[in-house]
Amino acid sequence: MNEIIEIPNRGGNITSVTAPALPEERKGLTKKEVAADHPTWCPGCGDFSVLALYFKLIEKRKMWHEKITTVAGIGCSSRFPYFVQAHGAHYIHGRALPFASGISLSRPDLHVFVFGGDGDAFSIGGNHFNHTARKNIKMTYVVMDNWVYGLTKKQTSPTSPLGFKSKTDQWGAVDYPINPMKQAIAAGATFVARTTHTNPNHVLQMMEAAMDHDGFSFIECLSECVEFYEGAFDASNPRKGGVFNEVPKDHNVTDELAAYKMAGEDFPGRFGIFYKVSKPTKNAKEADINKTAMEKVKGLKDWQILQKNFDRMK
Ligand SMILES: Cc1ncc(C[n+]2csc(CCOP(=O)(O)OP(=O)(O)O)c2C)c(N)n1
Ligand code: SF4
Ligand SMILES: [Mg+2]
Repeated sequence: MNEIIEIPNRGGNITSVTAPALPEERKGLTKKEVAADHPTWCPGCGDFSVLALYFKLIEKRKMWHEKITTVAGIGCSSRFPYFVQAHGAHYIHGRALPFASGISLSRPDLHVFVFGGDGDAFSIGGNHFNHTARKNIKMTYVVMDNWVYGLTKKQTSPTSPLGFKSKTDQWGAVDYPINPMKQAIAAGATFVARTTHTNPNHVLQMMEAAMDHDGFSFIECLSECVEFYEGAFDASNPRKGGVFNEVPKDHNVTDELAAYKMAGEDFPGRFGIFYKVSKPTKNAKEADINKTAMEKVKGLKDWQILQKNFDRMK
C-alpha cells in the first residue's frame, strides 16, 4: 500500500506526498546494504559494537533508507553517521540535539537517532542536553561514554573519574565527574537507560525499547576507548572478571527517586531501564497548535494567508 506523508508548510497548510509504491513484502536492510565507508575507529574501539547493533536494529525493525536519520556532533563516536549508508548529519560539536530536534519536529514519520560522546553531550553540548530533555522531543540519544575525549587524544571529559591522568590533568583529574544518568533524570528525560558495548544483546534491547518510547529517550552506553582509556570498564565486564548487574526485576521505572538513587550506585552500577514515564511530547503539542492554526486559515492559499497577516499589520 502507498504511504501518504503529510508535511505541514509554513502557511499552515498540509502538503501530502504519496510515497512510491512498495512491494508488499519488503525485507529489512542487511548490514551490507546499510554500511557505508569502512569505520575509521581504532581496532578494538567499543564504538564498533554500537554501530553493529544499530545495523541489527535497522534490519530487525525494517527501517528503510528513506526512514533512517542518524545525527551526531563531533568526536570519534560522532563519526557514526559517516558509516551509515542513509540520511544523516555529522554536525557541529555539541549541537547535534538542536539539529535533530528540527528534524524530529518537522518529520513526524521518522524516528531520529543521535549518537555522540561524553564530551559532545555533557561538556560543550551540556545545555542542549538539558533543554532537549525537558522539552521531551521525540528522538533517541545514545551517548557512547568512554570517560575521555578520544578524538583530540586524551583530555579529561566531564565523566572522567577523579584522579584520571590526561593531557589536561597531568597530575590526575581534580574535578568531580557528572553522573549522566542522574543528569538525564533531573533534566526531564522520559526514558533513561544504561548499557555497555560488551553486552550486544543488551545494547540492542535498550535501543529497541528507546525507539518505541514516545518522547526523549536517553541511553548511556559505556564504550571503551582502547587507545586512551584501556580497561576503564573492566569492572562491568564478566569476561574481564567484572560483574554485569541488571536493574532489579521489581524496580518501578516510573519512580523517579528510586531511579535517581540507583544512578548513584558505585561503578559498575546497574544496567537496564532506570526510568520511563509517559508525558506529552513537544511534537504532539506543536502538532495541536498547528492544527488549530490551520483550522483558522482553512481553504486559503499561502499568498492569501500572507495578505491577511500584512493587512493585520497595517
Ligand atoms: C567548537 C569546537 N570545540 C572543540 C573542538 C575539539 N573537539 C573535537 S572532538 C572533542 C571532544 C570529543 O570527545 P567526546 O565527545 O567524548 O567524543 P569521543 O572522541 O571520546 O568519542 C573536542 C573537544 C571542536 N571540534 N569544536
Ligand atoms: S581514540 Fe579511542 S574512541 Fe577514538 S577511535 Fe580510537 S579507541 Fe575509539
Ligand atoms: Mg568521549
